[in-house]
Amino acid sequence: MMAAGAAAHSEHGRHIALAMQKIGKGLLPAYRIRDEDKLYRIAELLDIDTLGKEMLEVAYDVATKTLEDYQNQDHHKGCHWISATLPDKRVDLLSRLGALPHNIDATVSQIMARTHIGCDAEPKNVFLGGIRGALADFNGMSLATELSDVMFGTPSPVVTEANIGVIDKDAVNIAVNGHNPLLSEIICDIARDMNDLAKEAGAEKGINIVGICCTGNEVMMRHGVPLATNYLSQEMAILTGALDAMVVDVQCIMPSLPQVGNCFHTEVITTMDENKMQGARHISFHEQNAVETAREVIQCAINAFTRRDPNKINIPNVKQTAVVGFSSEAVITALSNLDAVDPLKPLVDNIVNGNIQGVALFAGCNSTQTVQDESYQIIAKTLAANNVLLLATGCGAGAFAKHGLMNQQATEQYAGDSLKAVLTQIGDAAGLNGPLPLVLHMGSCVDNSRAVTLATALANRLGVDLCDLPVVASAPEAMSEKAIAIASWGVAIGLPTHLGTIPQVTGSDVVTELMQEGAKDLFGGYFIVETDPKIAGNKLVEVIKAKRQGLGI
Ligand code: BF8
Repeated sequence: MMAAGAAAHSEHGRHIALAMQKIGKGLLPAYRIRDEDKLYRIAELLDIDTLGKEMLEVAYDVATKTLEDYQNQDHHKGCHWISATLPDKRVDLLSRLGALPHNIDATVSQIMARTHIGCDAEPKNVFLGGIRGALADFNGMSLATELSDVMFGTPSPVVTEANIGVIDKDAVNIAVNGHNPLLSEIICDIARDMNDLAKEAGAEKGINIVGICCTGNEVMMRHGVPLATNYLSQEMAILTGALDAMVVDVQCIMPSLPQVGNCFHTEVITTMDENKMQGARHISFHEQNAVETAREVIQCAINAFTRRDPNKINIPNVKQTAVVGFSSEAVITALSNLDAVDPLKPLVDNIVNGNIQGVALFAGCNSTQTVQDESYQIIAKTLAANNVLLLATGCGAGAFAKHGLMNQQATEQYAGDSLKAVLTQIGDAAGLNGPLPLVLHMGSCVDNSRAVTLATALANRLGVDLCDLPVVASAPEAMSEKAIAIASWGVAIGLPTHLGTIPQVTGSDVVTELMQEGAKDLFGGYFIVETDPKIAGNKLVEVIKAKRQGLGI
């Protein structure tokens, strides 16, 4: 599962890096470099000489050096992105444990080889091999996130809405579902040009793009596109009878969608040649034909709109305001309103003085083993009441957005007094006329690296390792291989990591013990498996208190 997760995130990252290489060569006119400053910051991070180079040349060099993480054959050299993004202390520890991947593809391949029948059968060795894979996942997601920001813009706070009520009966509704922003970004651009065509077809309000899963999170963070739903209820968007097309790219797409679409007028459109579904329309996407593909997809949706059955329309009137777009840069910018010279200081000071007790990152999926979205809310409310700062990504972020925990009212209602005071101080200084939202939306699953960027900055600032910080992670509804990989690198970088679903390891006492206790000795991070969200929330509060004691604060 760790290898599959690493492969999924890293394929996504490779796709982005290859596209950026082509942008650097001027071969993809539909795309451009939108965050030049970030490009140069990354170049510096990766030790790339930019002197006298044109911007596109720098983009080419950044993409090329990034792709070395898929090619390096020297076992003594770790992947560039891990070394550049984790604290030195952590990189040293992982290196000593032999857990640092040198090459994403080779690491995934090795896991497949060593789990073949008759190979690696020493539990700790298998576990460490998996951890290497999980760290390859971290490497792949870090590069995917950072290069995406360069190509599509680094998110900053934007006000939007979430939940199924964002589907509008008076518009041509197109849902973008999946993970990779390469096509959805262009669909957002082209939809503006084709709005009048939708109106001519009878849609009073033109085209309404809505998001599902992590492609939804990507366009929500960058363009304020409303989020219709997260993983487990993706079919429900079609059941409204008003979704004209669902265009999907990769990962976490239910293969039942075309069958559900067939009960309505909805076009389900696959776009990636390696991800097709029985019964779906396939429109092959390549970056070179991005604009044509986007036009074709949108035209399909407009045509489908004219075939709608008004008697089948039933859109639940549920939606919530969500303030999203908290990249690590956006958090630093918000903090810089309090201290322009040393933006991290207000955060560090408030953690040290206890106004903020700690930080919790919610990540991961929905699972059919739990009531959808429920555990997220219960745990988050417990932590917020105990003055823990909350961050979220992926379907966790979707859950909070849908249920109204990503707005200012939620902060007023659920945050403990000292947390509320800090969030209000930062929000007011950032011109929000009130607090920051209760949960900060950091992006899609692949954007979990944003939270690590922030945690690394904190650790470096305090001169400690990540495992010393009062920072925890929680995946209350972990389901996919990617979620397993994320939770595993969470542990490997030192975070106590809660799982609300039971991972498939309980057949082995040795591995179960290794994950919960053995990992603590190796990494400082460990798994906390707890299916009851009330107990889980309290356990995480206790862990945070213990970490504070360890730091003497
Ligand atoms: O990448 S949280 S169900 S949609 S795997 Fe999938 Fe899990 Fe959702 Fe996004 Ni992440």
